[in-house]
Amino acid sequence: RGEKAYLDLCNHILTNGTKRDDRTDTGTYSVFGHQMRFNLEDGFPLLTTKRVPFRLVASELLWFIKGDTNIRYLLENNNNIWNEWAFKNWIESDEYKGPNMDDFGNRIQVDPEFNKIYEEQMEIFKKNILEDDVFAEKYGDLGSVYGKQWRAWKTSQNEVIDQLKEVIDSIRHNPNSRRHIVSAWNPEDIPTMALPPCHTLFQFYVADGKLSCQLYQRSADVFLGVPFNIASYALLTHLIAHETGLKVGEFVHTMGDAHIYSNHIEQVKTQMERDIRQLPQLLLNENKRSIFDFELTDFELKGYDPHPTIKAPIAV
Ligand code: UFP
Repeated sequence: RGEKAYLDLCNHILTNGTKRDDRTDTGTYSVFGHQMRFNLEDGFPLLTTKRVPFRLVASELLWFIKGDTNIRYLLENNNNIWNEWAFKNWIESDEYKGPNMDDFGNRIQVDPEFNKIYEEQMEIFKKNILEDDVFAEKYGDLGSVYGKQWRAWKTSQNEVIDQLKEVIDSIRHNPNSRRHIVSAWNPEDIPTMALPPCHTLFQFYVADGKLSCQLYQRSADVFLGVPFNIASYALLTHLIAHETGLKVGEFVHTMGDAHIYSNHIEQVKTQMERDIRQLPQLLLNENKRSIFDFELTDFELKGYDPHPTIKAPIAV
């Protein structure tokens, strides 16, 4: 349970994982089918064995909740986590006339000269997204990612379903329901998505006045992605509990392909040697009820005292 369950998963993968090739050509060790549980009453599950940037988790979640799919909002909040995906669309377009950026995800790691050129192009790209509305609309939009599926799922009848709003209503009015589900996996949209949803589907459960959430994550980058994903769904559960007048229960994290990239192994080992510290507490602005009104300044994280950041390359 809790952070120990996370470190146990790391150990399990390093010990028992199968060595596998993957889409990004990085190589992984992976296991299939794994579950971790976090009791949200114990504190907010932001890992303490390395620093996890809560500010980035929170602004990304607010971006999903708004139904926004354009990285401009993220850039305005100094959040760069989705940049590579939009950048990929830009360099693969006919309008891109800059230096060759094929396979940039791997090349930036092995070629410092190339990395410099990449950084320059990325800066230009970000500036254009922030300052040029037409450019932002064309290249900042990631298509049918989470925000779209959560808030504006298109039906075959050309209607729009607001899954997030509906699930909040159903938690409020029919707490015992076994159908409190939001799905981000829309088979029709997968071919046009920069990255098919990793957090595929989540379900809520109400018992004893507490709200629990279970996520099914089809593909889990255990070192870089998962610490973020835990925090994000814990925060979402807190927000929805806050809105519906419930206490928080558990976050249950179920994973399909749980993997550690071959270039993250040293980092994982460093992290596994560290002692777990006390969890921080999350405070929400009591004057706001609806999660659709929340802003970054409405969250406060108290008592977060983690071990230092551990850097690692992201596989694109
Ligand atoms: N990934 C995560 N969590 C996320 C996210 C991505 O772990 O929230 F957006 C990782 C999982 C995998 C890669 O390593 O990104 C996606 O690649 P694929 O689509 O091939 O599974």
